[in-house]
Amino acid sequence: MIETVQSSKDAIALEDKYGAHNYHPLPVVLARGEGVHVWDVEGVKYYDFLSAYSAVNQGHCHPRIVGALSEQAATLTLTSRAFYNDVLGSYEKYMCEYFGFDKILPMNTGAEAVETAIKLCRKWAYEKKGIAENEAKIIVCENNFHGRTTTIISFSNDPDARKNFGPYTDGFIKIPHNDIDALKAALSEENVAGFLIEPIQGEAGVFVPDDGFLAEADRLCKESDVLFIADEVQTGIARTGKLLACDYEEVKADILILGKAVSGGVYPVSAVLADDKVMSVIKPGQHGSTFGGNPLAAKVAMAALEVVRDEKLAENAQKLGDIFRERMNAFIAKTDLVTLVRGKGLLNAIVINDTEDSSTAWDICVALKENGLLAKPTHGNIIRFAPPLVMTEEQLHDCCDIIEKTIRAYEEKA
Ligand code: IF1
Repeated sequence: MIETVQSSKDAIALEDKYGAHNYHPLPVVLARGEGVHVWDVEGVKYYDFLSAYSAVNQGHCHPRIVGALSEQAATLTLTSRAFYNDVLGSYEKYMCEYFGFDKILPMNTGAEAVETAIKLCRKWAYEKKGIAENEAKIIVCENNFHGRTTTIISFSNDPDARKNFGPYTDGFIKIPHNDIDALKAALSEENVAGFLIEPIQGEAGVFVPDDGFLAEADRLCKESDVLFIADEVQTGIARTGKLLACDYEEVKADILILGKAVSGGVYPVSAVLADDKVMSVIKPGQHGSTFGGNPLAAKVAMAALEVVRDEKLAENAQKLGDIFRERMNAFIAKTDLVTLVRGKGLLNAIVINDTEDSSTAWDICVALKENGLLAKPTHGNIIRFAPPLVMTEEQLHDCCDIIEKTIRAYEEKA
């Protein structure tokens, strides 16, 4: 029987009883979204300050993206790659031109795209760089988050993500994030094929590397004939105030990984882009996916990327991000509860003056919800703020008022 949910309480009870408990959501049940707003089952309106982990950069239910979805859904959804379809080729051309690469390999989720990049890098290492079979190593950063497959969690250092999911995949060297000397040392090891990095670490708590780090890292990789692999699943698609976070340092990755907002959060679409010298190592039968490159995904993604360009979302994210951090910094000067704001564009976090194992950030997020704004803690003392990029300046000030009011009330109560 298909149950119709009557209240938030019902919906939560159903998930609790029938769904695996692999998440601990904030107690709010969303039923509708439009632009920067979402509404719960009872009709209460909220500002969305998570954007589905930066997937809904273009705002909820953007009419242009939804229009592309419905039109293509009524025409042709999936053929598999056993046959050609009449949209994929034009999508591939569009993506290559939009991001400046020779080739794209289309997938569905972020983790799949990261897996694709790892496989591509390894194959390149054996067939082009001449590394001996099974010896290739990829450098990764501590506190990374690249997804949840068995290989990806093999190089995570988050105990929740890793523990009791072994045996693990080897072939990864871990170095501290934002540490050029550690990168130099790792690059001098034998059989290094790639360096995989989030240009800004998201899950870790929005850690922005020092200015010049990415450019220097890219230069060192090129010098060592090692592929620079940028995971822009979260930082990409205008989130940080440029189309890609790597654009700040004019770095062109050897392998670019995209997901989330490529589709505006309307449909799972991810992609790996590279030039021919790398992508040409993949031959028929060696990689793929039933849904990857389907015409529905392709049409949705093109509409979503047209929105980013036409509505100048990168410029807006940069402008609003500066205003946000300026306001938070002014507020921090007057409160003891928040110690720091950091981020780029509209990917930001505040650090709460409490321990990592405290519930303070969670409690503040619950209070923010009561005041009409949805955000999620990462760790016990960090709150990530990532609204849709279609926000107006006036709305942003309204949101800053809510954040400041909520934190002041929490402080007075404590
Ligand atoms: C969850 C975080 C965000 C990612 C990067 C690949 C992927 C992600 C840089 C995988 C996914 C998500 C997944 C989500 C939580 C979330 C997240 F808090 F864990 F770090 F966004 F901030 N590369 N990030 O950030 O993409 O397979 O999920 O499509 O609940 O696991 P995916």
